Amino acid sequence: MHPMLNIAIRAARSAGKVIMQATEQLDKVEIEQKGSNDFVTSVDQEAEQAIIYVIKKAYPDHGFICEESGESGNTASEYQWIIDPLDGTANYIKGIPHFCVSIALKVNGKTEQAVVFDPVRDELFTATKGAGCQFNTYRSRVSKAKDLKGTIVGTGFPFKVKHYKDAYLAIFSDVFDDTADIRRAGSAALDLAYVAAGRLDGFFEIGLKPWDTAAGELLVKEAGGIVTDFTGGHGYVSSGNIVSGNPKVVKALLSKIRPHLTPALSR
Ligand code: 2AM
Ligand code: CA
Repeated sequence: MHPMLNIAIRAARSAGKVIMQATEQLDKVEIEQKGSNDFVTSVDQEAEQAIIYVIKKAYPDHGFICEESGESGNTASEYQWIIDPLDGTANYIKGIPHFCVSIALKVNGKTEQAVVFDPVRDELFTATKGAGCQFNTYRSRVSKAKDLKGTIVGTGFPFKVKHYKDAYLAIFSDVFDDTADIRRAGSAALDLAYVAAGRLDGFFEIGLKPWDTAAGELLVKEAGGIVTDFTGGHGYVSSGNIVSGNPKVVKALLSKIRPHLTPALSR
């Protein structure tokens, strides 16, 4: 295993411990609103510090881009860690056991290592660029679906950007027509890990942040899938508008999305 992946796993497990210990006294967790329908807890912050601590000890010269604390460390380094300490915070606050830790390492702007860890089920999804994707100790592959027939597709509602509601619901309706069903589980990083593991045949969501998708993107790619924006391009890196799955499923999803594209969704 690549030594940097090993450190990422250690950091993710350390955050998982912080998160799970706090669930025993969820009523004591401090919750703050950071934006419209957007919450952060003391646990997000503690878990993020646990991750940074483990990585910094091994790699004191690396930089960090984190959901809660922003940029820190050596921001000029070619090594940048992209961290979401608790993806699915809304689930966590409500006691819904579906959330994860997401850690990615970018080297000169390209993601080389990825970890998504579900501390509830003790499920670990990892990837190293060029070396495939692992789910626990097994090789992980995306689903073999040839089109949307019989598929389960994951999504997220644009709850922080509700002006997308009409366009989103039109897309949802057309996708729903051809799939077996749709899931909305509340953790985008875990959704992408599930695509990499073939549990979900595809996934689409509007307005995600880099830390929601950095690790999941490499997992999907190393599992034989692709990630695009709503036009099939690479704009998702800045827009956070994401479509994912095996190439055939993504093509089918894009054809459902195309009639409903607005300028804001076409990037
Ligand atoms: P969070 O739990 O860290 O806030 C839910 O749909 C998933 O999408 C979660 O992973 C949530 O991350 C993430 N998310 C972040 N920004 C979002 C946005 N603007 N719209 C929808 N989902 C968003
Ligand atoms: Ca997140």
